[in-house]
Amino acid sequence: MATELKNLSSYDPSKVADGSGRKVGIVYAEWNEEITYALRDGAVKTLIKNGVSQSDITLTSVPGSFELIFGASQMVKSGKYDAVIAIGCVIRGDTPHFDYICEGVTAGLSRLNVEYDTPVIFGLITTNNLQQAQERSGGRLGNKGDECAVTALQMIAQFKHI
Ligand code: DLZ
Repeated sequence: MATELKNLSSYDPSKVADGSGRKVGIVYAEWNEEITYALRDGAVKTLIKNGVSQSDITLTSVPGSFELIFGASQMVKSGKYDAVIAIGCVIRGDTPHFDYICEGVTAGLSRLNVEYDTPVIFGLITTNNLQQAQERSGGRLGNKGDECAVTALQMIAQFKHI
């Protein structure tokens, strides 16, 4: 479903798993910080709203979205977290750099999900311009950070017992 048809912050609270006692790592990119800080803050707020203690949320920054792979990998391998959320924002420019970063991050995070037992949530916004990113980080289409937090709690609850 295209994001245009869905508000990223709208979810049914009765269907969100309780986050009490859950530990969540959030790695976020400093590149496009206006966007990534809003996504990070949205994720934190939603985790806390759903029962996760502030002290059970660990925030780590990396320079750019490409480094999310290493950051998330380190968090996963530490074994300290029930889920890891990777947050970044890549805005299309004049060169193919956009495509390389998006493909690299997608492949890297996907690989972590296959090889390790901690769910890694994909919080990478990939847009054609700044306005589209603003719309998805607290603007008219909601905040993808909220969506990532809800997804993390659902993944923990559904797979913790397996
Ligand atoms: C180099 C670069 C460019 C051009 N654009 C972005 C971007 O839109 N979003 C982002 O998160 N990072 C960008 N970067 C930085 C790369 O992710 C990475 O930090 C550098 O290539 C160094 O590895």
